[in-house]
Amino acid sequence: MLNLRTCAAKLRPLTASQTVKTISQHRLAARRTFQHIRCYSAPVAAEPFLSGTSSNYVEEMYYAWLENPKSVHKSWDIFFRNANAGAAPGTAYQSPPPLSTSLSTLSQAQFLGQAQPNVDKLVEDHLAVQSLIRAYQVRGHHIAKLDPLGISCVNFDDAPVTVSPNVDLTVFKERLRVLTVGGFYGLDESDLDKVFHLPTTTFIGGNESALPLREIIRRLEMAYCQHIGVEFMFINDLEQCQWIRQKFETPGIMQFTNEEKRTLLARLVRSTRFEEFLHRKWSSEKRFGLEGCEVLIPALKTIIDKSSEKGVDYVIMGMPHRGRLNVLANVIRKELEQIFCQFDSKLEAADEGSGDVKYHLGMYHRRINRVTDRNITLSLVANPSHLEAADPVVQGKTKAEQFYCGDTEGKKVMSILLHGDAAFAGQGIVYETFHLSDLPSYTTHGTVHVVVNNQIGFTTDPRMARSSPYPTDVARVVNAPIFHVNADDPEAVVYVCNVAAEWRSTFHKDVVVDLVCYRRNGHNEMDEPMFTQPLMYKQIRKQKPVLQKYAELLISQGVVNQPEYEEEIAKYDKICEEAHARSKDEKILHIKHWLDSPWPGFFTLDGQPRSMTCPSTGLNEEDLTHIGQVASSVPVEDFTIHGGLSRILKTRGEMVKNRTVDWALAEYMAFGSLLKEGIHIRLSGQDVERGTFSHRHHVLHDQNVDKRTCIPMNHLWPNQAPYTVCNSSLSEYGVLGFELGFAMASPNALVLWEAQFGDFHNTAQCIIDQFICPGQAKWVRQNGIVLLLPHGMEGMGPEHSSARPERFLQMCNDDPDVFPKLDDFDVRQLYDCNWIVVNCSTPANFFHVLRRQILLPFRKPLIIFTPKSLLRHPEARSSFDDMLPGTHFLRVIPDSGPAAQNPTQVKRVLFCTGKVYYDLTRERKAREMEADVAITRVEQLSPFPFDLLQREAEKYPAAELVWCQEEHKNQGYYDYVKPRLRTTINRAKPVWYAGREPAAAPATGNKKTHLTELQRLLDTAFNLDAFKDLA
Ligand SMILES: Cc1ncc(C[n+]2csc(CCOP(=O)(O)OP(=O)(O)O)c2C)c(N)n1
Ligand SMILES: [Mg+2]
Repeated sequence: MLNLRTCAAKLRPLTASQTVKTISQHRLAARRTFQHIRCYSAPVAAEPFLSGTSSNYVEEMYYAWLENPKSVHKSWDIFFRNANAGAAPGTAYQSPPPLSTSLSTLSQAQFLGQAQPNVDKLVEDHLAVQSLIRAYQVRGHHIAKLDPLGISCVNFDDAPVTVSPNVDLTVFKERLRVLTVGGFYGLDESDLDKVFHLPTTTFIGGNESALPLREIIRRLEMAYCQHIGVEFMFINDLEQCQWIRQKFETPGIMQFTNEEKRTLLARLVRSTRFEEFLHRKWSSEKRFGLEGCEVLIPALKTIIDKSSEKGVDYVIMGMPHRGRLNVLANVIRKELEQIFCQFDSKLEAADEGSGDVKYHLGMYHRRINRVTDRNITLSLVANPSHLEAADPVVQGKTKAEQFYCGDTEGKKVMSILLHGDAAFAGQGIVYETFHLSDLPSYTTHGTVHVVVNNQIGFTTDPRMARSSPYPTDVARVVNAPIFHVNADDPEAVVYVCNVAAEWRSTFHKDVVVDLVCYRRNGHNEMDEPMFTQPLMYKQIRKQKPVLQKYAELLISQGVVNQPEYEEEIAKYDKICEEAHARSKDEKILHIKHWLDSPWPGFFTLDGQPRSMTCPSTGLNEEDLTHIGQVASSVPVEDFTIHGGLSRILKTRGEMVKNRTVDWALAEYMAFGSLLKEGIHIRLSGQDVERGTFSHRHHVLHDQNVDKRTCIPMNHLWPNQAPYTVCNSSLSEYGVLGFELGFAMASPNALVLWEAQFGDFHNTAQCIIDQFICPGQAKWVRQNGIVLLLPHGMEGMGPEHSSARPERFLQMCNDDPDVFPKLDDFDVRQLYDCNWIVVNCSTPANFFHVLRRQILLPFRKPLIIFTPKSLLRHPEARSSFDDMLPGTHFLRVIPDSGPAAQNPTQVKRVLFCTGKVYYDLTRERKAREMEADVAITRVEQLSPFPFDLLQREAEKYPAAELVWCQEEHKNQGYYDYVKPRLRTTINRAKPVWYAGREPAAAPATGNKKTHLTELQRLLDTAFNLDAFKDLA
C-alpha cells in the first residue's frame, strides 16, 4: 500500500484535465523505479489483500484507475479515491455494498462510483480476465507437465491437456479450479469469443493489445502449462517479473534452428554414449551415472555457451556424485583416458597424500569455447561425499577469482552449482549459501543452480524427504526465479538454460533450473531400486531414453536422417574406444592432474616448494611505528568517532610510544606489514569489524553521517594490497566454507575466519573435517586459511568457553610415538603436517605466527586459539624488541626466571599453553616458588615441538614433568600432549596432570565453582607432593 501512496503522491499534482498520455508516460517510468518499501505497522496489515504477490495486480489496477476511474471495480474506485484523498493507513478500504444494501450506503457508493450496469459487467469481465492471466502466471507451474514419468506428486493435475485453438471450457474450468480459489471468475462459455484488452503485465499478445478469451487461454496454456513451469511471481521487483514474462509468454519465442537442434542432438549423443561406454567396460563399478538425466550435459553446455557469449571467461562449478564423470568428460573436457584410468584398480598413485575416489576429484581446464570462439576456463571444485558442502566453497573461490581480476560485477567469473533434489531440500548449507548471495562482501553476482531432480534420494521418496512442494523452494528466500522443466524435452531444457544464463548476466542474481527427470538405475549401478520404488521403476523400465525420443523427433522433422544419427553415435563411440586404449598405457595415477586450483608460479614446475626455509618474521621499527600510528588515528578529514573509541585509540598511541603492543595492535602490525608486501588480507566472521570483544575496531563509524565508515588499515601505504574486513551473516558452515574457497584461489592472500566464540566452529564441522583437515591429502591442494577461535575458561559457562582444542589435535597427523628424524623442525615439520595448531601466550608470538603463514614457502591451514580476557590483560603485552628483524615465532617459550638460572635445583616443570600461563606465574609468585618450579609454554601444539621440549626436559634433570591445563582432563590438550611428551623423553619419566577433572560439559555454569576448580588445579600444580603416592 505504501508504494501506492508514493505513486499517488507523485502523481497527485496532475489535474484531471491533464491528459492520459502524460500519465502513461509517467506510468512506465514509475514502474521501472518502483521499489517495495516494507511497512509492518498494524493499520497497513489491516489491508491484507495488498500484501505479497497481489501488489503487482493492485498496481496495475491503480494505473488503470488513474487513466479511467471507471475501468476498475466500484470497490477499488472507492478505495483509490480514499487513498488519494489521504485516508489513514487501514481506512481506505470499504467493503463493497452487500446485495441488500441500505439506501444510505448505496447512495454513498453510487456517489463515489457512478456505476452503470453494463459498464460494470464489462469491467468485471476485464478484471476476471486479468485475474485469469495472473492465475496462470502465479500457478501455471502447478499444472505444467513437468514429470517425464507422469507420477510426480507436485503435479496437481495429471490430466494431459491438448492445447488446441478450440478451447474446451469444461476442461479449463477444472484446471482453473486448481489455479484459482474462485474458479473461473464469473466468465462463461459465452465469453470465450469476446475480445479483451490485455494488461501490460502480459506479453501473450505479441503485437496485439487485445485477444479473444479463447486465444488468451490457449496462449497462457502454451506459456505456462507445457514442459516448463515458471515460478517467479513471488519476486518483488516488477522489472524482473516483466523480463521473465516476456521470455516465456511472447508467442513463438521458443524457436530452434536446425543447426541448434543438431548440436543439441550431438551433445545428447555424447552424454548418453559416455554412460553406456562406462557401463559396457566396467559394469560392476560404481559411477553414479546420469541415465535418466542425460540432458544435464547439453543443459550445462548451454549455460556456459550463453555466459561465454555475455563475456564470462571463467566458470567455477560445484557438483555432487551424480553424473560427475560425464560432466568432467563432456563439459569440462577432461581427457577421457585420464577418467578411464581411474577405473584401473591396479594403477599406483604417484603423488603424496591419500587421494580420493574418482567421483570426488576436482579439475581445472582452459580451452576455447567452440560456440563462441572465446577462451574459457572451467574449474570443478573437488568435494567430499557430504552433499552440498562444496556450495559455499565454490562461492568463495568464485568471489576470490572475481576479486583478483577486478571483476566487481561478476561479468567475467561466475559459478554454477549442481544439486540433487533430496540434498537441495534437505541440507541447511544450501540455505546458508543462498543467504550469502546478496551480501556485499560475499556476493558472486548470481549463481546458476541446476537441480538434477530425479524425484528420489537414494531410496527415499520426496514425500518422506521434504515438506515443501518442490525441492527448490529454498531458493525463493532470495527471490531467485525457478524454472522447472521436463528433462525429457531437451529443447525446453536448453531454452530455460539460455534464459537462466541471460537472467544471471542481466540481473546478477541467483536463478534455479530444476531438471525434473528420473534415475534409470538404482542409487548406484549396483543397487536394486525395485526393492523400494517398484511402481516408479516399472514406469521407468517403460520409459524411452531421451536420446532415442529426440532423435526420432528430429528424424521425423527431417532435421537429421537415420544414417547421420548413427554416424554421430559411431563417431563418439570411437573416441571413447581410442581413449580407452590409450588409458592402458598409463602406468601411474597422478592426482595432480585433478587439481582444481593450480597456483602458477608459487611452486616449482614439478609442484615442489621453491625453498624449505622461512625468513625472519620480524619487522623494522619504522614500520612497526608507522602501522601503530595509523592504528591509533583517524586517517580521514572531518570524521567524528565515538568518544569511547577515541580513548581506545589514544591508549594505542601511548602503547606505540612505549614500544609495546597488545593483542589488537599485534594483529594490526601483522596485517599492515603483509599488506605492504602486496598480500591481500581478508578477515571475515561474525562481528569481526569491531571484534566480538570490542578490541579490534578495524572499521570506524562516523558518529554524524549515516553509513560513513573508514578502514585505517587501507590507509597505510601508497601501493599496498587491499584489506577486506567483513562482518558475516550468522552462519559458520556457510561462511567458513566460503572463506576456505576464497583462500583456495591464491597463495598470496591471508584469509582468516574468526568464530564469535571458538565453540561455534562445530556448526561448521563438516568444512573442518572434510576440507581443512584432509584437503591436501585427498586433493593435493594446499590451503593457508587461518581460523581464529576465541578460547578460555573464564567462568562464562559451558558455552563460550572451549574452542574444543582436543578435536583439532586429535586430527593432527603427527605420530605420538615417534620422535621425528628431521634436521630442521622449524619448516620441515610444518611441511609434513596436515595443519598447524597454536595457542599463543604473547601478542608478539601471535604477530609472528600470522606473518609466518605467508612467509612460508607452502601453505597449511592454521588453527589459532585466541584469547578473550587476555586481550586486555596488562601482562599480555609485548615489546617491539620481540618483533624486530631477526625475531621469529617461538614454538616453545622456555622459563627465563630464577628456575632457568639454576635448572638442576628445579623440582617441577609445568608445561602449559595459552592463558593458564598467567594464572600459573601469579600463583608461583604468590607461593614464592620461582626457583622450584619452571613454567614452559608450548605455543605451537601441532606439529609438536619434540626437539625444543626435549631440550627443556633435559635442562631440568631432577624435575617432575607435569602438564597443566585449565580445560577438563578429557578435553583440552592433555590426551594429545601426554604421549608426545613421553616420546620426547623416551618414556624415562611419568608425565603428570594438573587440571580440571573429566567432565561432560566444557565448563561449569557456576562462577564460584569455576573459581574453586581453578584454585584446585593451581594447588595441584604447586603442591610438590601431589604425585608422590602415584609414582
Ligand atoms: C550430507 C550427506 N548425508 C548423506 C549422504 C548419503 N547419500 C549419498 S547420496 C544420497 C541421496 C542423494 O539424493 P539426491 O540429492 O536426490 O541425489 P541423487 O543421488 O538422487 O542424484 C544420500 C542420502 C551424503 N552423501 N551426504
Ligand atoms: Mg535425487
